Amino acid sequence: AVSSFFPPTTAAADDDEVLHETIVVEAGETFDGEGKRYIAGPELGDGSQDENQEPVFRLEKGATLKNVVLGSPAADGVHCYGDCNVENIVWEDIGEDALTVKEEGTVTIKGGSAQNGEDKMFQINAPATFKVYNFKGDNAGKFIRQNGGTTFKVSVYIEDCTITNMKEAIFRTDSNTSEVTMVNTKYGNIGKEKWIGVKHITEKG
Ligand code: ADA
Ligand code: CA
Ligand code: CA
Ligand code: CA
Repeated sequence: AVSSFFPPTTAAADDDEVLHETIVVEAGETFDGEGKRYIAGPELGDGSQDENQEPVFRLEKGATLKNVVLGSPAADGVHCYGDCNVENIVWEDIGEDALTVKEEGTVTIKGGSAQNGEDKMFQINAPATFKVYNFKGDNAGKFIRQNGGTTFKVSVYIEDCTITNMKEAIFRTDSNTSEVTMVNTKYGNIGKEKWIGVKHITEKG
């Protein structure tokens, strides 16, 4: 969270839910929030840059999370353990980060948006193919960050996205084998470089 005074994207609703524990989406299952807003209770975290926060959602291998609004605070967002599908998730105010790849796999994000992170939006802590389609990311440090100092391979694929106001980069990595392909994507006000440390870059359309 950048500022606790940042207004929510939409008005509070009667069915907004404050979570006192992480929602776990079991392997191969789908959780459909049907547009409902979920907010982290103090047990999960305050959405600051404190690294010891819990996720709002934990997705086991093969899980799908869809149609969820993550309100403020969003603690440590969404954690993915292996292959996951993340569809139409709106982060109104990114917490410590928005989503983390915790175990190897392919994570696919389709639709949705995230805004107002102090540092990372998507944090990649394990070898991954990370695909983002039709997503809008605004106002953070990095759109995607491979965990600092790691040398495993991450393949990033970005298509039909809008990425604005990143203080550092769209993708930053310290790995010589990681790669990015960006297709038909609008971007603006990327503070330093689009790519930091990325050795294999393809941009189209
Ligand atoms: C920082 C921290 C890592 C990890 C990461 C995360 O990069 O140095 O150890 O906690 O954040 O997953 O948020
Ligand atoms: Ca914020
Ligand atoms: Ca972090
Ligand atoms: Ca984190």
